[in-house]
Amino acid sequence: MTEVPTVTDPAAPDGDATESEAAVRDRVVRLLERSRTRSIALTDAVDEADLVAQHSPLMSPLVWDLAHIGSQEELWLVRDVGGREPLRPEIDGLYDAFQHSRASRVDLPLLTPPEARAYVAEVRDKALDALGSTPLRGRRLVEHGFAFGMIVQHEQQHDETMLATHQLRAGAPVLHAEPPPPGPGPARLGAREVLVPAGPFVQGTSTEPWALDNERPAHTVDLPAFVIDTYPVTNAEYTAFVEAGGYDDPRWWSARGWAHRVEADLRAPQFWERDASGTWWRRRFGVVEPVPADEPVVHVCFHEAAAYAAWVGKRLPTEAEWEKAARHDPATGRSRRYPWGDEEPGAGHANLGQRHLQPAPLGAYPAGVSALGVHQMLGDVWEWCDSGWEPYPGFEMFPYPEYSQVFFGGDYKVLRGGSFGTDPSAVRATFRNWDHPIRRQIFSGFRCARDASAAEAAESSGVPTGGR
Ligand code: AVJ
Ligand code: FE
Repeated sequence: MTEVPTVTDPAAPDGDATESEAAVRDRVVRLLERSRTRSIALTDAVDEADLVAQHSPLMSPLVWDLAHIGSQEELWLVRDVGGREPLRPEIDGLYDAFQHSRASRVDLPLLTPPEARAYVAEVRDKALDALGSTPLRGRRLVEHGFAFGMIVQHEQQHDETMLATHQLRAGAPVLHAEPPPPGPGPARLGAREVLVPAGPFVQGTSTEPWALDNERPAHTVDLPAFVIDTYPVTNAEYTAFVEAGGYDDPRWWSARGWAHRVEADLRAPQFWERDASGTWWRRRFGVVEPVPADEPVVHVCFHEAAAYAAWVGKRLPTEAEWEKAARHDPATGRSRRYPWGDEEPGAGHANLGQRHLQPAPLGAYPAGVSALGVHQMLGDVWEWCDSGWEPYPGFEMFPYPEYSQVFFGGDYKVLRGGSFGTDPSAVRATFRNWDHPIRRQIFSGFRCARDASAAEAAESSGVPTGGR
């Protein structure tokens, strides 16, 4: 058996443990409202026929996501926390993700769009009642408002899933947003890589109040020196791989990756197309536009990311490397909640929250840089890591096995950092996501890493190498 680590979590935000119940309730109300505004906007943007349609066998009809959001909220906040009777026990099974595959949900006798809207509103009323009348102590489920935070995150996760469904649907644009802030331009970005010195850091958390079970507990991981990209891989960089015939050369691909590349006939990132003149175009929420050179590449699967990394003589970071680069502060030895510190994400820190409908150019968030000098770790694109989906040593399932536990050891790779479509409440430097290595309808990109050379490792440990 693995030994349960005993490290204390230096990332503990002092304020959170002492936040008053009233302050927790206020925050919960604000975040529940924010997620619901988003769910409503994503479903009001299209007509009823569109809400019940299957836009891709990989996705649920939007109206399923909406009612499923209500169903989870009812199960946890109304029935469990609130101790109230079920509103509509007969529909539980329809919205149980384990009973019906995404592809089959379109054929179920689902609530109609007006019924689903009425249902989620009724559940929300009762959930707010429960919030007002339940002491947020005495039971782990409600300490620091955990169950409410879990449900906020769940709704935001499904909102991101609905956003991915929007990206898959055909037709004219229905979602609109400001473009992201500009970057400084490729010439002014500085170094493409950062050396991370060897040594221990604290991975995961035991204190972040709304961290999910898979992020726990905090534990020390000792890594050799490594080098990681300062920024995610861009469209321009990825295009060079495509143009160089990277998709035709099995040398860059794992055996499984190559088999998938052939079987699925992959030729470029999803939603890309090349015209007769050789220009690459992409379709983004119904807008067809030239592929922007300086944005992180998005809509690539794990196998594509790993093939690109091999082509440039690198590899993908492990999950631990990613987290060390994002959180570790070498000056204090402490792991931060977010790359920039413990402060909640603001608009200047990262491209999160669907404020923009695309990743931002490299260098657009200088205020979000990590202590080790790594940019855009949170927001823009989910980043594929070369790690399987496994529990941390000392993992304890809470509060239900179907969130994380049943997926451990499956055919999944870890994704980190969130995307432009991830709400700030649903991501932090410890947050762990996972998906099948062939998936790319999610907002997935990557950055590369490599082992430090002997000279680099020596330099970072302060051992003289003889040269100057
Ligand atoms: C953590 C994103 C893999 O969407 O499948 C939503 C989140 N779990 N409802 C998913 C989730 C239950 C989950 N991921
Ligand atoms: Fe769900």
